[in-house]
Amino acid sequence: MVLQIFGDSISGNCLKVKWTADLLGIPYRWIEIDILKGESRTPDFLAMNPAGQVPVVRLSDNRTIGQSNAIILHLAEGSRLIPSNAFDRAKMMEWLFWEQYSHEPYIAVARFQVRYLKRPLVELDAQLVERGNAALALLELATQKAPFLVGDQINLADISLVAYTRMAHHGGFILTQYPSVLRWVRKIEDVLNLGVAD
Ligand SMILES: N[C@@H](CCC(=O)N[C@@H](CS)C(=O)NCC(=O)O)C(=O)O
Repeated sequence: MVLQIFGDSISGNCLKVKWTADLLGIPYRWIEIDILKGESRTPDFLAMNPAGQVPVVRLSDNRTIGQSNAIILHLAEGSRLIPSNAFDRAKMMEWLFWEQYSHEPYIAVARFQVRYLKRPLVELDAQLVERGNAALALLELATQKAPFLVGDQINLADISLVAYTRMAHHGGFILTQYPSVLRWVRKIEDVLNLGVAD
């Protein structure tokens, strides 16, 4: 059985998995799960991932993995998307953990509230906006120093971080205030063969 990716196409966490599989030429079947309709909370879905969240992948032997960054690490095992050098690999992991703790909870949550829950921008929690901007400021410094987040070629850190950064404007963040970030986003979109996010 081919790899199955259970994901919602509106979710950056799910798109990370798709882009990693696409870039590595890994065959898969995409199973669309509409989180807004509660499809990640059905008994069948919860049996696969008790956290009730996408993305989830089902491997050919039926085992499942949740958590976007765990999934992309598994898919990219042994590939050019994970540095072979131990230090660079640790730096890549540093970005992956940072993305989940200090970036996604602000940038992705602001986007979800504005774009999908239709919350007016002015009603966004100030801390969400402040911390989202802090994350973008940190990325701005990093992308001023080097073309990729780690080393001289794309790796999972770029894929993971670009997912919600390229959609940050959906949550009211102004990416033109972060010109290096914007340049980096366009470059990674180019490598991944994505258009510019609407
Ligand atoms: N840390 C998780 C976050 C997953 C997550 O928040 N998934 C959201 C979509 S982006 C979801 O499934 N939400 C539906 C729900 O919680 O019911 C990851 O990186 O995969």
